[in-house]
Amino acid sequence: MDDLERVVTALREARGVVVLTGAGVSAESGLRTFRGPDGWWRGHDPLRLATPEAFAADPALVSEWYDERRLGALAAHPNPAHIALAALERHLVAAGRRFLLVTQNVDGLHRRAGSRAVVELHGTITVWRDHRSGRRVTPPATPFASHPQPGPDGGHLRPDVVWFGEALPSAALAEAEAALGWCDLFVVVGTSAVVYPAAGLIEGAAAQGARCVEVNPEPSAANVHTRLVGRAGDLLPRLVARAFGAGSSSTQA
Ligand code: BJW
Repeated sequence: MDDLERVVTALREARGVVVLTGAGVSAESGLRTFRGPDGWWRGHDPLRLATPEAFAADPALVSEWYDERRLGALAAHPNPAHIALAALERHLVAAGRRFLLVTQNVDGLHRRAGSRAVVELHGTITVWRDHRSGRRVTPPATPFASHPQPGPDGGHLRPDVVWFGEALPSAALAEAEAALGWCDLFVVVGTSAVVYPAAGLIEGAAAQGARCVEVNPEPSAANVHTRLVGRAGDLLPRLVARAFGAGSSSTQA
C-alpha cells in the first residue's frame, strides 16, 4: 500500500479529523504565501510588515499592503483544495464522525468553499478595527480612499488579524487545542509549520496519539508520520474521492 492509499484508509477509519491549513492552501487561488519566492511586496518582507512595530512606524505602508491583500482575498475564488476540505467535512459529519478545520489563513476562502467548522487562528482580513478603541468595522469591497484609513474612534484602522507578538483569539485557540483530545487523524496542509502556537498543535496532536499527515509540495518543519508531496489542489480532491467516492468533492455546499 502506498502513502496515499494509507491516508485514504486513515480518512475512512478516523473517528475524528482535524485539518490545519496555511497559506499554501490558497496559493492555487492566486494568493501569495509568506515565505515563498513571491512573498515580498514592493521590496518589503511580509514577516516584518505583519508586526505592531511596522504599523506603529509606518501605518500608511502597512495599511496599503493589507488593503491590497483584502481586495485580493475578496476577488479570489476557493480552489479545489478548499472545496475538497468542505466535502470532507460533509462526508465525515454525515457518518457521525468529528471534524474541525483550523486555519492560519485570514482570507475567508474555507468558509466561502462551504466549510462550517472553521477556526481562524490569525483573524480575518475583511474585518478591520480602530487601533485605539478596538471597535470593529467591515469596510466596503472598494480600495480605501487614504492610508491609513481613519477609524471610528479617532485611531487608524488596522486589519483584525494577529501580528507577531500579539495573542491569538483565546476562544479560537482553546477550540483548536480541545480538538486534539478527540482527533485520531491530524492533517497539515500548505503551511511551513514554523509559527507558534499554530505549529505546536501538530506536536500536541502527535503527543496525544493522533496520526499526523502532511500535504505540501515541500517538506515543512512539521514532524509528521506521512508526507504526501504535491499540491493541495491536486492531492486533496484525490484523497477525498478515493476515500468517499468519485466526484465527491466536486460540489459545494
Ligand atoms: C503549498 C502549495 C500548494 C505552496 N499546496 N502547499 C515558540 C517558539 C518560537 C517562537 C514562538 C513560540 N511561541 C510564540 C513564538 C513567537 C511567534 C513565532 O511563532 N515566531 C516564530 C516565527 C519564530 N508567534 C507569535 O508571535 C504569535 N503570538 C504569540 O505567540 O503570542 C503570545 C502572547 C500571549 C499573550 C499575550 C501576548 C502575546 C502570533 C503569530 C501570528 C502570525 N501572524 C501571521 C500574519 C497574520 C496576518 C496576515 O495574514 O498578514 O500569520 S505571520 C504569517 O505566518 C501568517 C501565517 O498564518 C503564518 C504561517 O505562515 P504559513 O501559512 O505557514 O505560510 P508560509 O508562507 O510560511 O508557508 C506556505 C507553505 O505552503 C509552504 O510550506 C509551501 O511549501 C506550501 N505550499 N504552494 C500545498 N499549492
